[in-house]
Amino acid sequence: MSASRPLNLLFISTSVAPLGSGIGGGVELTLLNLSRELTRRGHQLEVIAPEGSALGSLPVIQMPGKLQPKAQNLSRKEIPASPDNSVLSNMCEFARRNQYRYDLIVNFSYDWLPLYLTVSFDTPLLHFISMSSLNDAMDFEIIKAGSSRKNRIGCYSRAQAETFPDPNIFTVLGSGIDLDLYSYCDTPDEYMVWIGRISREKALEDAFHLAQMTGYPLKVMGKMEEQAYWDEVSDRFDNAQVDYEGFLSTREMQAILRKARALLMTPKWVEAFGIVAIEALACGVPVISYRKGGPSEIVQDGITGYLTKPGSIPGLAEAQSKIGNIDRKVCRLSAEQNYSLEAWGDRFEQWFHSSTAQSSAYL
Ligand code: HBI
Repeated sequence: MSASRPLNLLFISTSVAPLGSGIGGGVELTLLNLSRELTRRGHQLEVIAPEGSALGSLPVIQMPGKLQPKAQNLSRKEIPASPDNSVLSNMCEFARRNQYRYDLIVNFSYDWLPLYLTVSFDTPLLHFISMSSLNDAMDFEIIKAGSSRKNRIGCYSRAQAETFPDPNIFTVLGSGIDLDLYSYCDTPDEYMVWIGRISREKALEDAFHLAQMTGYPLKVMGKMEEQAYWDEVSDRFDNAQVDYEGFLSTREMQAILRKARALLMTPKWVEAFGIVAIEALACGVPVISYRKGGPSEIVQDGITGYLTKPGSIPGLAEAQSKIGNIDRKVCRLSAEQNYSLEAWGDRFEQWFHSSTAQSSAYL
């Protein structure tokens, strides 16, 4: 239980899509689980997000305005910009006008505007960085915000922090899931699963390549963000036995996930965390991933899955051939020990207190 007094919190959602659309990727589940856990602990929480958002049964302040272009599409030297009447600036303006109603404001948008505003808010404005380093202008604002006020920048993993010029400004918070939503399975069927936004940075082609090379069935779940990309990959590996199961609710997704031999993660970019990895472990499903980014901090090689050389399809195949050596009960235990909502909620409460320690009013 929280040892601290209840806080009045405002969360600013990701600016690229309404919550629940699936385009927000892992951040959508992060916001849902964190909001539920902090509310359970007695904190007063308001979430502001692009109109059309849903966050379970939690109320959301719906903000109109044009969505922000995805930061993943920025080249390193490109200058991030916002459209006219941008939902991002409308959310920031709401936060600025109402800031005195809150003890803390946490921004979940991966955008320069809220970062730039860090020093001009009286209420502490914190930032949860949801992706690795992508763009120089973004890196600059993240480091500037993190250097101007202590403990204001949170992230998922150490590997993610290390992709930025100054990893020390980051508070590594990991992630957490509601373990009760995932049921352990000891008797898998004969298929692998790949779960994630169908988008180029996720390198779905490697999973298709493995399926074609081994002739082993693969089930894919996740938001179909780029249909052309899917078509291109399925044409290229037209002998692979791959079924697209759609973008499903957690309940429906885990019903397919739990029966898998293993979860396959093939990130091209440095995956900040990979929440699907802890969802798999919670079902007792081992994880096969590249030794890169968040998954390399989640998977214990040879114990809860296998880590292989990034981009190596033969490495994935070798891991798949010995996946029977992994004890599925140990996978579930690992999720219980490291990724419960309680442990994660404690880390966020500690972050909140560390970031407001300077001003006694917020103790
Ligand atoms: N891009 N510009 C921008 N802003 C975000 O908040 C953002 C993004 N790309 C993806 C994203 N957020 C997250 O929802 C996750 O996909 C990581």
